[in-house]
Amino acid sequence: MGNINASVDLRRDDGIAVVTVDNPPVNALKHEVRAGLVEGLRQARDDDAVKAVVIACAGRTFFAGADITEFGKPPQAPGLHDVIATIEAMQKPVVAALHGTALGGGFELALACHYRVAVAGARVGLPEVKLGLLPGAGGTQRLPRPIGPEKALKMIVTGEPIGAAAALADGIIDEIVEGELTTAAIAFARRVVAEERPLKLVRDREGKLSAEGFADAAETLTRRLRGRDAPAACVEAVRNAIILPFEEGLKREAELFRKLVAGDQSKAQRHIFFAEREAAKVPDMPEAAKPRPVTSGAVIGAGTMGGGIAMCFANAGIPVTIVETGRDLLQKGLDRVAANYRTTVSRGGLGADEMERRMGLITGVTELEAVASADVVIEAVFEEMGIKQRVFADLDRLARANALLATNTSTLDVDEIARATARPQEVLGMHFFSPANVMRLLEIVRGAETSFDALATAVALGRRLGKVPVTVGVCYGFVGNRMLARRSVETERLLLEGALPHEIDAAVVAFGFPMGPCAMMDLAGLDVGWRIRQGRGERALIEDALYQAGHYGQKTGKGYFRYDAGSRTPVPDAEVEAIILEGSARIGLNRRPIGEEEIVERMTLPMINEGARILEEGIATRPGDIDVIWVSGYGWPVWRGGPMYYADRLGLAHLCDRLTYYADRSRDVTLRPAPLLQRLAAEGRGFAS
Ligand code: T1G
Repeated sequence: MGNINASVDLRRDDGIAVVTVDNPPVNALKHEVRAGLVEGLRQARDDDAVKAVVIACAGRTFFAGADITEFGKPPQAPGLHDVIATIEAMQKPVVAALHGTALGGGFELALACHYRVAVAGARVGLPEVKLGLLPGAGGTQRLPRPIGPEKALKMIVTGEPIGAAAALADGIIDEIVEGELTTAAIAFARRVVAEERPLKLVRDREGKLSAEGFADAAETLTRRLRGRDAPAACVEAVRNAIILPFEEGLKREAELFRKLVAGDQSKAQRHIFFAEREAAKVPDMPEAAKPRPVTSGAVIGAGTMGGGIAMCFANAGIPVTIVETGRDLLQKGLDRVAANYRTTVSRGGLGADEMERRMGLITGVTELEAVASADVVIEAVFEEMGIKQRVFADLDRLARANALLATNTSTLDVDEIARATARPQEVLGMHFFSPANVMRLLEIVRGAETSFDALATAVALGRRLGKVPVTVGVCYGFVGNRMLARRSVETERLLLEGALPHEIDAAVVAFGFPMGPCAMMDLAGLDVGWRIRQGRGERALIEDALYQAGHYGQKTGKGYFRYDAGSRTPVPDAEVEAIILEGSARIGLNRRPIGEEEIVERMTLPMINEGARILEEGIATRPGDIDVIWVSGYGWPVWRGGPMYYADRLGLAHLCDRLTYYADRSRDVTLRPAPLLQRLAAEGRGFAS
């Protein structure tokens, strides 16, 4: 409780005014905080005994930005611009004391101060682009001044924060302080006063505003951000910092911000921001359920997935043991891990020392007994029930009493695997996505017997490994793969009815996916798809024919597409077209031209329909969970908010009409709108309601 208002406190420390904000959990700059800051600064300004001001935050972080929950609501004065104008008008030095993550409007506020000090662990950044926005409180005009437009553009278009050391080197912060932050900031302010240092404002620094290299940097940074409005707006705003006077650039930034914040893309990305945080919450989890500490892990299997999972542990600083059946396979797995790290080092994404440190956390063994000391064991062996059950029976014998036992299966019944042990309450699925050290999504599959402690431990571990954990129930393919199977069925149908692989992929890529379904299957391997269908007694006329013709995908240089040696660029293949035409003829189908709109509908609506069934069955808890799964695991464009969010934008009544149309035409009853969908449409509601 502050003395200015509930969130803001002002105290004087022998001539230094200390304005402290306390708005847990992340000191978002909500209205009350802004009003309190302005009032606190005014009082400090008008108090002659005050020679300087320190702005600090209580709790775990300096301001983590504007309050995202206020977006879309009528603006309340004072705005953040008013707070910043108050700071810049101060005739006494204002020092920002940074810790945790000074992000967005919080970093912009700090850039308006005369000086910034930080603890060594602090990070600063402008992540607005991740919300479909651009920095709207002067960040695009102030940041380019101390570090130059090119570097500023990189921070703004990637949205990635930098550490205190880098910020100091760039002249963004003035000092990294030791000990208690506010005390150190007060001491720093005293020195500024004593040495009569100038009231220098970042806005007045013009020296580095050169256009050199800017255009190339902009092109490189935005190349992979097709379809998004925010990155282009960021480029325009930072360019303005080079070509326009400060106030002009600021005005233009505000116009761009207002346009983006009211736009569909930012609304969709803000939906995903909150849905990701909601997804980590398990509604029926009792307060008492606490995650168990995880100080070491073990991974069974050194294949592509096993190696990637082990890298996640090492990247999070957790020692991990990889267990493989034989030395050769083990060495192959460890070599693949080292090669992955070397690639990251060569791209400047990791220091060589840090690579060594992480490799040092990974131990390879061929004795399963080594799992005895692990707090968590993740099985990543061949996707075959018998093999997995044997591994879990062994783990039941060898693993510590309350170790978490997880399977990385992507489709199989977790309860059936758990029944191979005498401790099914400790068993669950931790479904990573390939490449496991890169993909953010983690489906946590809750078994019928899984205990809350085990679940809480898996969710907390998932976040610690830098993943987006989403808890789902047991069914074939869980959430993501179960919906994906609907898309695969439609892909086959579209190919038989008249489309070609490059047409389907072009439509899906234009919709915003990084890759189309045919190229994705070529990456995963048509032989993998064949084995799964064989296991389930299913057939896919075209894909089976391609498999039998040796088209396994990228691994054989031909799948749905042809790949030149050493290239991953899909090239249309006449042999594939012949196989497809032959398939249509064999089932007596007259091929017809199929347009992009129909392709997109059939690549999305059947999946959404399956999503509705998944919600009905309680396999997924919230529509937002499904959105997070598709955005962070299957390439659904974040600026379209995920399949269920997208469905609400289209309107569920319209969806029902289109699905009914496709169900009638294909005589596939599974395309009929799911009961939940029909009910919501009839009530004029959406999934979000
Ligand atoms: N506004 C409102 N709520 C926020 C928030 C924010 N900026 N940031 C976090 N929360 C909530 C979050 O929903 C969760 O709530 C709780 O705080 C803990 O968050 C003008 C326009 C700071 C790195 O984009 O990246 O400034 O689920 O679980 O893992 O230019 O939160 O507990 O109910 O994520 O420790 C720019 C967003 C805003 C930063 C901490 N700032 N936040 O991560 O905790 S736009 C951002 C984060 C802006 C200006 C513009 C992270 C974090 P609940 P958490 P965490």
